[in-house]
Amino acid sequence: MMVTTPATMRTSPLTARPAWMALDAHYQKMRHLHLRQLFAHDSRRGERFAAEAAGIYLDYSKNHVTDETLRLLLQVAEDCGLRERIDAMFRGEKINATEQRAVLHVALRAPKGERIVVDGVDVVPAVHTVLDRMAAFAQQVRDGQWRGYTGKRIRHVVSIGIGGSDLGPVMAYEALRYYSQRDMSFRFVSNVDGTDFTEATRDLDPEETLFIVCSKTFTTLETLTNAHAARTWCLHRLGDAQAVRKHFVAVSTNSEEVTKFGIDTSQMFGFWDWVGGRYSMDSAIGLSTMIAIGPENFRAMLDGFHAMDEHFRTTPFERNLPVLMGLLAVWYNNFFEAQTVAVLPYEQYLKRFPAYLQQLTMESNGKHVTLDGDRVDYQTGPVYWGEPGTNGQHSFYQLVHQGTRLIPCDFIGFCQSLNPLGHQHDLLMANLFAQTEALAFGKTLDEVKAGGTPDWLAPHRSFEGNRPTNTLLAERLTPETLGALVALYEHSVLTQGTIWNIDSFDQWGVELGKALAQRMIPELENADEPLPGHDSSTSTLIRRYRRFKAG
Ligand code: G6Q
Repeated sequence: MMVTTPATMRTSPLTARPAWMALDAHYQKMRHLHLRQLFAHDSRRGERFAAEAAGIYLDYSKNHVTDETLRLLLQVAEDCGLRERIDAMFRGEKINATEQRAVLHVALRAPKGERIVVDGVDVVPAVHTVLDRMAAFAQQVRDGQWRGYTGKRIRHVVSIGIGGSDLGPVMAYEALRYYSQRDMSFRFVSNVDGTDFTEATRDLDPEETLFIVCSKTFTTLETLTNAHAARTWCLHRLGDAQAVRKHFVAVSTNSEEVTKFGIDTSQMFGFWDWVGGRYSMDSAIGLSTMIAIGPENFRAMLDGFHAMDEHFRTTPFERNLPVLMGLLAVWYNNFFEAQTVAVLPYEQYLKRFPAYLQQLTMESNGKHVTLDGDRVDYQTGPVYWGEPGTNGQHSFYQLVHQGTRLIPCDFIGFCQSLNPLGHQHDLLMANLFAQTEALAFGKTLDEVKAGGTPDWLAPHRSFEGNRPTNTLLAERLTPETLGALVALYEHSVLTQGTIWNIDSFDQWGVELGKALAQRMIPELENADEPLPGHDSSTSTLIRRYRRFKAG
């Protein structure tokens, strides 16, 4: 079953599409309009350019869009086959064309009884079997029934993984820490830099520590190296190789390699090749999340994901949050030549959310050829970055307000605080709303001068405004909201990738560096190893490293 792209997509390059060209002509008018004008002409703009789904309210009125812009963007989406691609994904078709894989993270949160078929097999029952096994195990660890080799209760969980097998679990743990079991600690080790493992474990008691080795392939250099370090660390104290059984579980699709490592497959939690690494935080890769927040909260998170999935699948595009956000990203990326998107959560628990999004967006849409292998003649995925507010306001917001680059921003906030402290939540949210207002409307030279600023200083103190923002507002950060928020960005990524006609689900760009590093390892370890085939810069660096590595 191989379905990739509709025929129209293969025959008509994006920039030659009539709707795209119409959008370009429209942009020539829009680029001169200020957000002040757009708001002045429509007193209901703030209500009209908004949509809501799965507990998330999106205000996109502070963007350079009119009804006509949206009509044209939606036309582009239709013409590029977005409807067909969404349906193909939900049907389990192999839309990851270069790896010939289905893309079914949506099946990970499909309720029992729903049917999603891949290669003739309904995958939903298997998803729930794994979820039930995870829940039973997580409960045992949380209750203290699952004990370490010496009979002590497990108090520390260390999840070892990297990339898609790490960033989601780290982000989710931080995001949902409020709901976590507080008499346990959770750590994450990803980097092959020995410092990561050493610092994560230095104050832990091996008798009370459980390692979750997360690796889809179970062949990843960093993860396997850290897993071996963990085993040595554990056995150094516990002596007996039998202890591995009580202190290690694996999450993987590769039972053979898991067994080779020494973890019994009865202690392995599986997933499937149709789950991409960066789309896997709600699979068994989220086992640490489930132990931290409990199976019930984990299921609530899946419900949030599913609510957004259903919204994405069934809601007309003009009210569809992921579609709207994806199209706005395309609009700025391809017409306004914005190179980045800032994601600014006004919620300390979401401090790792931008880092998580970096992988989701950039590994997915950082591609230079179309699904057919042709070099694109337009820009694809922008750089995503960000930090929580209000901290960012005291560092990089200067450039966002007064710099020469256009940086569309997503502001994320919640009406209720999980940790109310005096009136601090009002202070936090006042800052969020004020920033979007300041970015949009600025402060003119005349306004600055009218305030008494001398002429020579006024240009420095004036704000052009006209900086676009989205505001995502939810009631409260709950497991459901987090699931919905992640799914919103996942589907926005698919929307963007569909317009650009690229494969948002492969990641060939990570291969070359990995292969070169493998070849280089013996050259660094052995000072006599010849260095053929390197450029003069690299071989000089290697020689210098060899000379000084012993200290
Ligand atoms: C994500 C990527 C990548 C992957 C890591 C870890 O989409 O494929 O980040 O998750 O390289 O891979 P393993 O889970 O196989 O160790």
